[in-house]
Amino acid sequence: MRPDVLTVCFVCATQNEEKRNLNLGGHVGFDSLPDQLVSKSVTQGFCFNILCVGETGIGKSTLMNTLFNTMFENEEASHYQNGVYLRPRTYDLKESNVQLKLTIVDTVGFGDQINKEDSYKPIVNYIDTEFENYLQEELKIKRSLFNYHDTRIHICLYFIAPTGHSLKSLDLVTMKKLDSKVNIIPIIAKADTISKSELHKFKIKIMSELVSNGVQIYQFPTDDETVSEINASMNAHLPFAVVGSVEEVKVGNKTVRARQYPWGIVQVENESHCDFVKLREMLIRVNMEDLREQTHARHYELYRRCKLEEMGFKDTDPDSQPFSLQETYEAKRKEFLGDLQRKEEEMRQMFVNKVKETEAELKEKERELHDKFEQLKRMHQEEKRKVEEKRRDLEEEMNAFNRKKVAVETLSLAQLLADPSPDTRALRCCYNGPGMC
Ligand SMILES: Nc1nc2c(ncn2[C@@H]2O[C@H](COP(=O)(O)OP(=O)(O)OP(=O)(O)O)[C@@H](O)[C@H]2O)c(=O)[nH]1
Ligand SMILES: [Mg+2]
Repeated sequence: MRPDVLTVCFVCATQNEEKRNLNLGGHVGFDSLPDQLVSKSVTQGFCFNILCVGETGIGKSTLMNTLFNTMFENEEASHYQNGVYLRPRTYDLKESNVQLKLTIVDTVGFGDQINKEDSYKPIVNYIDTEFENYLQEELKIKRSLFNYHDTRIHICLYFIAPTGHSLKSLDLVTMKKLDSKVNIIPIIAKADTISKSELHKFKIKIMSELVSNGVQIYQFPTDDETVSEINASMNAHLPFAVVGSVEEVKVGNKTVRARQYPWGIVQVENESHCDFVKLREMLIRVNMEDLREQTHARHYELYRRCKLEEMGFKDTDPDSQPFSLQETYEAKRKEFLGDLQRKEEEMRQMFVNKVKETEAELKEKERELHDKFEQLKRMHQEEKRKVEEKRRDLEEEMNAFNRKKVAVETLSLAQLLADPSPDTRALRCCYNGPGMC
């Protein structure tokens, strides 16, 4: 086909948006596309991430071991944790030729603190961090999403204590905080400890409390007709009441996983005993892919949208015109540079003001010192003048004294010379010499 003809056809197709059904003359081969996809996915392997939220000792690890029919690492949590933290553990599992990278994230210390106000925060942070890691990988220039280990949480199994009363406020608050971030399936743990009639009422109560508090839990999808019937009926069984056990017990001539009590045996996989099989079917066999898809298309998409909007990205400008990434980047860059310049100017101004203030303070101090110095100088001169005066007085006194002394001495001598007594004559001899006696 000539390039000009090709261009015309393309324009027609985009303008009319008309599709024509054509019959193929023979086998082409694109009917194998689904098989190609399956084979590619099988080679690549799958990953699935489960978050178990529930109080310490409620049966989280036992249920995981029972669900995947294996013994995962089990480290008992203590009841004396200062706060809640999340412990992820990843395992490589294989069933037939399908590889599954399974991550189980446990909430350690959940429900053990006296003040439980912030118990949901580490869980929300964990989910957001995993979304953020994925977003960062997506935004990289050289991204490798193909072999990226996706750790975003696909399902949150929320373990409810089998009290038979109602949901605790911790349960409601936590589920409410998580429902826009993750698919939640509420389950009643240790369901063997609650009677059948109580369990029925408890389930109804839990569902009505969730609805009245606006908590959105995961609904098994009913749009795919191959699973719509089973999924619709299972939605009516929520929350599942489960029993976990890895203990093997002989019942008749079969060995089953069960919990044995003095009065009887609770079989984990017996549907008249608990909903464990329903949970396993729904979670693993029927809806695992939908859970992965919902995580990506709904929860991650919401996180990504909010994050990009927060970063200033938009799809359209105020005139409803498409907004290009380049323009957004340029606008953001300009805004950032403007901000930077403004801040720089503010800081410069602040610095100048500070210097002026310090200069004024120093000048004031200098003036004060100068005044003080002048005052001291004056005082010193005054003192000096007084001392000088005193010195002069003393000198005068001394002169007067000396004059007086000389006069007294002269007078005494005259008297002595005039005295005729022998004693004074001898004295005169001594005083004037032997010729004068
Ligand atoms: N009655 C009953 N007991 C159960 C059930 N599941 C687990 N348990 C028991 O509960 C105890 C705690 O179970 P775990 O599975 O270790 O609980 P956990 O929630 O993982 O505990 P931490 O990880 O320490 O928070 C164990 O003694 C289990 O045997 C159940 O369905 N019914
Ligand atoms: Mg555990």
